[in-house]
Amino acid sequence: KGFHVAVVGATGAVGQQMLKTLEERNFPIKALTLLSSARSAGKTVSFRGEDVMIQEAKPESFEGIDIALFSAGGSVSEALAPEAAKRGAIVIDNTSAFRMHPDVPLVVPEVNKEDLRAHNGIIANPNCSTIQMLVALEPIRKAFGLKKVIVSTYQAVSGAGAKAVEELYRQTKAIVNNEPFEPQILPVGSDKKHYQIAFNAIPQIDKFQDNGFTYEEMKMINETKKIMHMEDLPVAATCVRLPVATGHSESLYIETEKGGLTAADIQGLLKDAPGVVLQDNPSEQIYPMPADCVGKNDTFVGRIRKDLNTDNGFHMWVVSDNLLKGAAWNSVQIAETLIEMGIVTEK
Ligand code: 11C
Repeated sequence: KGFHVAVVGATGAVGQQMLKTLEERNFPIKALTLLSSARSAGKTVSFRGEDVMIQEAKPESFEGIDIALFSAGGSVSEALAPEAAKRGAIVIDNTSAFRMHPDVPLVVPEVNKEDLRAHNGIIANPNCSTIQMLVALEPIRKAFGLKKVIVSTYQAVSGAGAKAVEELYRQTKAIVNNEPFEPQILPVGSDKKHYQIAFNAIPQIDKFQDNGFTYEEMKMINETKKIMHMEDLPVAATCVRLPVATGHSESLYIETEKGGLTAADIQGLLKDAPGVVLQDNPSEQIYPMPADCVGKNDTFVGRIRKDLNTDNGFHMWVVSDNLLKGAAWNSVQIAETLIEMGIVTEK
């Protein structure tokens, strides 16, 4: 009983968390197929106490698969997600390959799970920094309306993959020991220049577009509009990489449609909102920090305060584990939601 699940990219930073999350959630799995590029094929990974061999992902690998979780990079998804869908699997893709396709639902279950009903075999998991922002904003949008969003992010290195985290550790040790080092990965492996991340802040995540924004910033802008079904919502983002291993933080400035609200109105909403943990008590120095959020599925919100000049303006601080709610947990949560809604059923 259960589903035949495939995980594509099982050895990556997100793939590892996907397996851990499937175990922790006791996901109904009757068979598990682990797939990867030829490079990782042949390695074994432990799942529910058993070693599972990773196979090279090919179109035929998806015969008989019910649910395929992809997190092996955009080009792998582009090549193989349609092959998996063609063979009857429902794909939940963690890359940006299909997010903006009009016939692909882009889903944060707390916000737009109804969009899942319109799937055509592929469902996209949004970018990590988008997901946690929307978990915090959706209750506010629903109750008070949203007029504007301006976000600055403080993003963890694991968003750029396991190798980037190794680079952070290596550089930190080198600097502490007064040894030489050469940045090789961050801010973007494939871009022209690489900069020190240890003891630094880099205002570039992904490459620049012609409009002066980076792709990461444009993902936050475009994905927010699609998920909230608010094409005209003004959204602006500045995305910055920090020497934090895991846990993205975000400073949000928002304006609500409704005026005359207080910070307590926003706190009252978020206190009981799905997927949100409110940590907001300045007098006790209580606010979210990435170090406290690692390993947790929730989105943590604090520092909620009213703007001093704009009546309907509010500021807040939003933190979440980018590998869990930002990636693995949101993907597995989509799979659980598909089952709950009867969209995927046992064969
Ligand atoms: C980062 N947000 O922190 C990126 C990683 O589109 O799924 C996720 C990239 C994506 O570097």
